[in-house]
Amino acid sequence: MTKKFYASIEEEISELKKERKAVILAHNYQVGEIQDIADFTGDSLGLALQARKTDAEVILFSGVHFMAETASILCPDKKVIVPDLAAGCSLADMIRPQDIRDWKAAHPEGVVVCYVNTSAVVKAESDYCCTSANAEKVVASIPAEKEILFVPDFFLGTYVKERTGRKNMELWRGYCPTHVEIQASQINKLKIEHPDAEFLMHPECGCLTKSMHLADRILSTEGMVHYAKESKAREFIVATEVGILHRLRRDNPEKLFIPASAHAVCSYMKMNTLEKIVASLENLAYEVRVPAEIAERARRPIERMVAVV
Ligand code: CIZ
Repeated sequence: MTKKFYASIEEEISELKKERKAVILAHNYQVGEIQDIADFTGDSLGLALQARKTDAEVILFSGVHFMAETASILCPDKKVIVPDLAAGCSLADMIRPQDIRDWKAAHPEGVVVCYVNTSAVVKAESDYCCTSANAEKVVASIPAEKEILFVPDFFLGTYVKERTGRKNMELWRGYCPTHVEIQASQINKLKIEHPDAEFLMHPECGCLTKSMHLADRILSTEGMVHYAKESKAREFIVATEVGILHRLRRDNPEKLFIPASAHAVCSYMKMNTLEKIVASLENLAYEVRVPAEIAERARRPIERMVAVV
């Protein structure tokens, strides 16, 4: 068999994509060169919506494992593949299905809201799912008398609790190790160095309560993308995983984006590479398929999530 030669790896991916009738979905935290070859780049909510409406036969999900699971649950007739099966999520690993069953046993009338950063088995035990883009709206839609357990991100839960004024909401104490890297002291320093910059903060940040009074906006990554385009400001301090800077800079070449911490790098998100995407399309691997019984139960909270945009 003769091996075809391509002028670039990007061209090879483009050819393979056509052969495989594949679409490439990339999360906002992926490295820049992956964002540049993707058909769609976005947050979990936007990518789940893209997955649902694609007519491609194969969805290559360049993100982390729980995102591919969500796509597989929403599109059971499609083949969902990931470039590296080891690309997981430390935050998602901080809650287990048994934790939710235990809470429900103690609170039979209560409901569980899980952040999208959870495994399918945890979603299957939950009543509602949300992303950082719609967490406040999802919680606000739940009848006031219902007790809520919000899992697994403590900081996003704290923010939602404050925004909704909800008292009967218990928070799981999970956190994203990457967002915990972002320190209030760094933000204070950057605010002094760039007095005209707007400060955009992600609600997963560990310094949320210490720094939220300085934030011009507390937003999901997709919220940051929209806000930065609309804002008249020329400079922005951005507190989230650094992958988002590529998209912000690409969309707004005349504006300056400063990371709140250059160390806010998710090593799982950075496991995916262009070379692994080539191998993934060639071999149609690694497939992510959620067992039917789990998918069936996880679909309801996920459908509730995509209904609140
Ligand atoms: O919703 C997502 O994809 C995550 C994990 C963060 C964000 O704000 O995009």
